[in-house]
Amino acid sequence: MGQSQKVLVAGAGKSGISSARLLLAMGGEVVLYDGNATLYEPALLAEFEEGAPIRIVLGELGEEALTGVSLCVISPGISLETPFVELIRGAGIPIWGELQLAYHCAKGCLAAITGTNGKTTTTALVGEILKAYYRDVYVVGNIGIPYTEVALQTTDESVTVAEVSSFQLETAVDFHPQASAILNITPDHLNRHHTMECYIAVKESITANQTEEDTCVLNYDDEVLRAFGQSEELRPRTVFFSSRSQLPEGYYMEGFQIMHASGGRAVPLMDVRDMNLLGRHNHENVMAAIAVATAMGVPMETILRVVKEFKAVEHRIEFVLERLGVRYYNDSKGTNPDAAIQAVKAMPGPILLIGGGYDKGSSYDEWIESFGGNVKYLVLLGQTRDKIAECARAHGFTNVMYAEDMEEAVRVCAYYAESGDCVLLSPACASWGMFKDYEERGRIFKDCVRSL
Ligand code: UMA
Repeated sequence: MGQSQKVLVAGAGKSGISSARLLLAMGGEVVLYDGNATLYEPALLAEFEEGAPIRIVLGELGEEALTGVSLCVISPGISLETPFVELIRGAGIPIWGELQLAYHCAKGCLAAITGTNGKTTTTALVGEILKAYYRDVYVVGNIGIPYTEVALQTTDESVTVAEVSSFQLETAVDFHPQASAILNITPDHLNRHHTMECYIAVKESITANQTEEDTCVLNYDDEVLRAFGQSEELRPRTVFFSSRSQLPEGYYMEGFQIMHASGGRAVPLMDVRDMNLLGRHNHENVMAAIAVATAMGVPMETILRVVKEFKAVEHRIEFVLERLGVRYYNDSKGTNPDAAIQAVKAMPGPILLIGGGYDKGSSYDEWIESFGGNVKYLVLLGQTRDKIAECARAHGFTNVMYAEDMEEAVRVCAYYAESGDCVLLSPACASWGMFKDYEERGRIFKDCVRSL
C-alpha cells in the first residue's frame, strides 16, 4: 500500500466508510462503491472531510470507475461471487478485505478470535482482561468497531484483540496474530461458503501466517478442531480447552472448577459459580479467553479477577426484565441454530421462543430437537417462518404461531406466558430483511418488552 494510491472501496457500510477514511488519511484517493443505488450520496460524502479526494459510485460499477485503481478493499458482507468482483479480478486488481487493510497499517501485538459462536463474548472478555493490564488496548472487528477505525492509532506498544468472522478471513492475505483462537465450528453462513469444508478451511486460515512462536487456542471437544490442533501442518503452539474431557495439557472443567494442566501438574483456577456468565458454552468462552490472555502475557491473577467481574454482552442471552413473574431474555445474537440451542439450554424455566428471520440456508432440525419439552410456544417471524414451521411439524412440535413484526411477537408471548416462564428472542437466523442488523433487532425487542 503506497501513498497516493487510488483504491476502490467496495461497500459503504461501517467497514467501507472506515476503510475509506484510513486510505484518505494515508494520502490515498478513494472510489467508494456500493451496490445499493438507493443510498444518499450527500450523506455518504458528509462522512468525509470537505474536498477529500473521494468519488462515490452507487448501483452498477462500470469499467471506467476502475481507471487508475490499483487495489480493491472489500467489505466483509460482500460475497466474492458478486458479479462486480469478476470485473475487478478481470482488471487484475488485487482484492484485500477490510481486515487485511487494517492489519497492514496497524502496529503492536494482536490476538484474533474466531468461531461460529461465542466470539463476541470471548473477544469482549479478552479486551477487558487486556485493559486491566496494558495501557493501550483496542477491541475491534466483527464485534462492531472496524479494525480500520483504530489501525492508525495503534503503536508498537498497543495490544489489539480482534473478533474475526469467516467473511473477514476470506479476504485476508498476510494477517498474522500472535495469539489466535477458534472456539467452535458448526454450520453457519453456508449460503456464502457453500460447503462445511470451505467454511472450516476459512476459519482455520486464521492460523495461516502464524509461526512456532505464536499460539493457537482450540476447542478440544470439537472433533474438527481437535484434529486440526493435532495435525503436523499447524505451526503455532496449540493450547486446547475442553468442557467435557480432562486434558493432560491445557484448560478443562472438573465439576465447577476450571483447571489448568501443564507439565504433568493440574491446578484449579476458579469456580464457575463465581462468575456472572451462564451456561457451558460460556465456560468454554472463559477458558479460551484465559488461554488467549495468558498468551498475550497477562498474569493469571489479573485474568481471574476480570473474569469474575465480567457481565454478559448485549444481545447474548441478555436478561431484559421480569414482568408478572415472566423473565424476558434478548438473544438477538443467536443468529444460527447452534447459538440458539445454547440459549434454549441456558433458560431457567419453560420458554416462549421468538425465532425466524433471514434464510442463510441453515437446517433447523437440531434446534427444534433441542426444545425437548422446554419450549411451550414458538412464535415465528420473517423469511424463514414457513421453513421452520414445516421442520417443527416434522419433529412433532405444533405449538407454532406466526407474527408480522417484533411488537406482535412480543405481545403474543406476553399473552400466553405464565408466571415462571421465560420469553426468549433467539431467532437462529440472521436479521437481514426485517432489521438493519441483529443489534437493531435486539433493541427493538427490548423496547417492545419495556412498553408491554
Ligand atoms: N453491499 C454491496 N454489495 C453486496 C453486499 C453488500 O454493495 O453484495 C453493501 C451494502 O449495500 C452496505 C454495505 O455493503 O451498504 C454493508 O457492508 P457490510 O455488510 O460489510 O457491513 P458493515 O456495516 O461494514 O459491517 C461489517 C460486518 N458485517 C458483516 O460481516 C455482514 C459487521 O458484522 C461488523 O461488525 C462490522 O463490519 C465491523 O467490523 C456483523 C455481522 O453480521 C455484526 N457479521 C456476521 C456474523 O457475525 O454472523 C459475519
